[in-house]
Amino acid sequence: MKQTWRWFGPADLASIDDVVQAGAEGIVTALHHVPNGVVWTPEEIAKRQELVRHRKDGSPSGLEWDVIESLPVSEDIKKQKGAWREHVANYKMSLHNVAAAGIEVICYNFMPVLDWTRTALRWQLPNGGSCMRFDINDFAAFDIHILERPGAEGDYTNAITDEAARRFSALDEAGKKQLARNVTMGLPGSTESMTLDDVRSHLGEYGQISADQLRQHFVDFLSEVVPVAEDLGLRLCCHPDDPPFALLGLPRIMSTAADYSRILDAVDSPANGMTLCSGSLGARPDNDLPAIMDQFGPKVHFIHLRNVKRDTADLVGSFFEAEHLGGDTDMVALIAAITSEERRRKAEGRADWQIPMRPDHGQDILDDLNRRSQPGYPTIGRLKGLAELRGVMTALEHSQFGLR
Ligand code: DNO
Repeated sequence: MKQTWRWFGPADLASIDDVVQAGAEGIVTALHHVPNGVVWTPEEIAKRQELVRHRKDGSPSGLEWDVIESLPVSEDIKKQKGAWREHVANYKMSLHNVAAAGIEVICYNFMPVLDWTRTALRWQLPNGGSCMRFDINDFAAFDIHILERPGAEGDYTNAITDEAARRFSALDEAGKKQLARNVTMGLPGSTESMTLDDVRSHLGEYGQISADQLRQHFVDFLSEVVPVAEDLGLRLCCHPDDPPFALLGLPRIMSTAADYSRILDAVDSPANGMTLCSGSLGARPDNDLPAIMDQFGPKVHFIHLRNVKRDTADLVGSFFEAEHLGGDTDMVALIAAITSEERRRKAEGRADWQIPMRPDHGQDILDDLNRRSQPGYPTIGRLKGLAELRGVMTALEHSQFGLR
């Protein structure tokens, strides 16, 4: 795997110098300042490439922009409303522009309204560090009592609605604001940051959309952009839903292996691939990550290595972000599966045999607790994750070991 690092651009609280010292070999970034649906121009792409290539003192970083995460799909495209046709045309134009700049891998997602979401951004760990957490009871408290979504109560079990009511009544005004902000305001890299009213109006426009209808909108989008990507030699790779289950009464359609099969088969092309995010998929007990890697291997174009620890074995439930080698996913088995796919590709002569990966998220530890960072993206926590993952990778990629 190629060890990459997510960098949010000039606004990032970690620097390119930090990335160099972490030993990362490439950069994952996006033009977060360009509104969704708008073309990424050659000038803006080139500006970001230049920033990636230099350290603070102007010397070369040795890094290149390897992966785009994300080229966002607008809500209009997902809903097939408003300016969606124009947004699809703009998406194709952006693909031309990134291809001309030499960037080949493009991650995106197809989650309606909310991108990735958590209920706590700095949840206290027993060792004094902190991490992100998704708590289904807190989420229900937000959905039922803060957003006041009509019919929300019917989407949860009685045990969850009771606990949600109890938690909501224990929150003061600041606590309510914080919860709403955590859920809706857009975590780093999210496609949009929304107010409660924005969320309500999007929900109204989606209406009672079914999973099949949303899937059809996705296939319509892919039928337009995948042939363009294929001609340009690009690899699109859809990120899974995070968390991988329906939220706010809307379907989520990229949460399981079966979901990926449907979408990758519907528009079958090497340019229509998967971002394998072990943390997102791993929040469901029915997702077996090494098996998913085996199943979709040739179409896995980008990898996020991260682990979560689930509270229960329920399909829809709470979890926290564990250490990279801790948690419920067997990370060593997953890396072994990735390594054998890379060996297979190499034997086949594929130019893209080496799959870019990034250590996804990190716990806030040591200096992270005193210096600010984008939630979920602390420098030291990620550096620790990368170092641990690199150890496993080095062992399994060694020519004499790790053969399955
Ligand atoms: C969270 C990330 C997501 C991801 C997008 C991909 O840390 O993995 O923000 O970038 O969902 O489109």
